[in-house]
Amino acid sequence: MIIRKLFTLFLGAAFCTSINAQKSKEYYTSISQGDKEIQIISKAAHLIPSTRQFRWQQLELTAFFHFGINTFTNREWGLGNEDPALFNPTKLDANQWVRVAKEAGFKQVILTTKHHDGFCLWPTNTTNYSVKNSPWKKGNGDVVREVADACKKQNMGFGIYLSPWDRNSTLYGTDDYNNFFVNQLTELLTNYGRIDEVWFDGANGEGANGKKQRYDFKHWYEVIRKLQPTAVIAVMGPDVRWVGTETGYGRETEWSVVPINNLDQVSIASNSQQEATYNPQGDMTGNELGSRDKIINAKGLVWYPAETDVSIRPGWFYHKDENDKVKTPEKLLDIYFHSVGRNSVLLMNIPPDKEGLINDADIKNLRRWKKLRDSIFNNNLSKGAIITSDNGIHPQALIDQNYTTYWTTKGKDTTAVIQLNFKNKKTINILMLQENILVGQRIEKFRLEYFNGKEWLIATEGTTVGYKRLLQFDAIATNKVRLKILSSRSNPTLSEIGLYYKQIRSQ
Ligand code: FUL
Ligand code: CA
Repeated sequence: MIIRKLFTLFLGAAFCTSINAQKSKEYYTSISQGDKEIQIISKAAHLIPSTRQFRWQQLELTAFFHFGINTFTNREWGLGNEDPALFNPTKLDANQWVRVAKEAGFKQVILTTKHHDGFCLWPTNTTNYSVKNSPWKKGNGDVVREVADACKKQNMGFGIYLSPWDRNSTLYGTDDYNNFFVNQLTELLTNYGRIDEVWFDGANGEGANGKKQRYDFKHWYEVIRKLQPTAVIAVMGPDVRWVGTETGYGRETEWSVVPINNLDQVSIASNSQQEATYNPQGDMTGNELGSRDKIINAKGLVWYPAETDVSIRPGWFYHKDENDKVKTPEKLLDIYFHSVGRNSVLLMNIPPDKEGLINDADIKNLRRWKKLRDSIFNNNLSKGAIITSDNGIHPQALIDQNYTTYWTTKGKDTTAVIQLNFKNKKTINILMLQENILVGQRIEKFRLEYFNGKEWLIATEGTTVGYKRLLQFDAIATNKVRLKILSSRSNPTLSEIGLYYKQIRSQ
């Protein structure tokens, strides 16, 4: 089941002025009334990610673990009145969860520490509705601790999901709930070491007393910035944007710079890093959020990159009758092409089962998916090419497998041609491009052409690139290809070009 977000996403942003080399650069900007289109486009082209956003973007693959009382009741949304006695995983092994994720290539995991039912996976002091009152480890267990420790041990990032909607708490719907929530956040952000991502869902239903809650996001962001300044806040948060679907398929044209319309809300939080947060409203689910026609009418612009969340199964929680509905390795590969390959981070849910283990059905498909990716991406056919570019500098940087070295045009040229010649013919059907987003996201249109011995023909073409763009096309055998940058918001940059061959096309 795909659960649609029942809310209008709102966007926030935060910037940092006091850390690292990005000092003089910005990740949001205002647009003045007198700004002409050319100035607005230039402003968009020069925004860059914050340090925490850049770290997160490079992860490419993050995993979700949906686990809780629902795992034992076979539900997707608990009611909040389920008996804690039901929570009793007999073989819970967080090291297995993290190992499975790591072996599949994930770099970070996010645990549902509390879902909408309100049941806490750690022995919180804020409520009795937690593992403390379950039979698991006689009430002495702490799932958050076990996953956090497994991540530390296996050198994986660790993030938390904490549902603002709480169907159990009697405080829900009153001002006191916001403080209760801050106390829960504080426990999670102070007792478990470094937290790399805090994931807020937007669901805002009724609580136990039939009331709805006004969430005090601003206060929550301040608490997170203060306690875990390196954590990104997603997706009801200022650092990471929900891509707008839960299918695993992101947008074809995906700009990380999007309009922001109420910069007047900026406020400086009182912490050592002088963080600002602001909460502009706006629908973030449209087709093209950051294209020219969208940004020229904006009041401001912000770096706000997309995260694509999807479950490996139909549901977010484990259900035995979905063991034969785990997404196939080919489907997972297709999702990879359309999420990571579309300038987004993929957040894939792998729900542990009732025993407290990742099920064999999921493990099998994850392994085969990793194998498929390796069989393609371990063999970059652009390696060893003779690479030239008339109006460009550093063409060698395109194939040195180092993200921070990059090619760009001489002067202010916004179009360019990069040619790769091979000694022997190569058969290719995948193009990979990476823009250097530490400079900005700029490319608006590109085309890959190949020489068939007589003439140049089109292999594939696309719009945005961003951190990573992957395109598949019908296989061609050639000894010459050229990449044409047809339009860019400023001088284009590219960190890497990859060419690959995949044996069978995914459906
Ligand atoms: C949704 C929730 O309602 C689902 O249960 C799940 O947690 C998903 C990631 O977000 O909005
Ligand atoms: Ca490079």
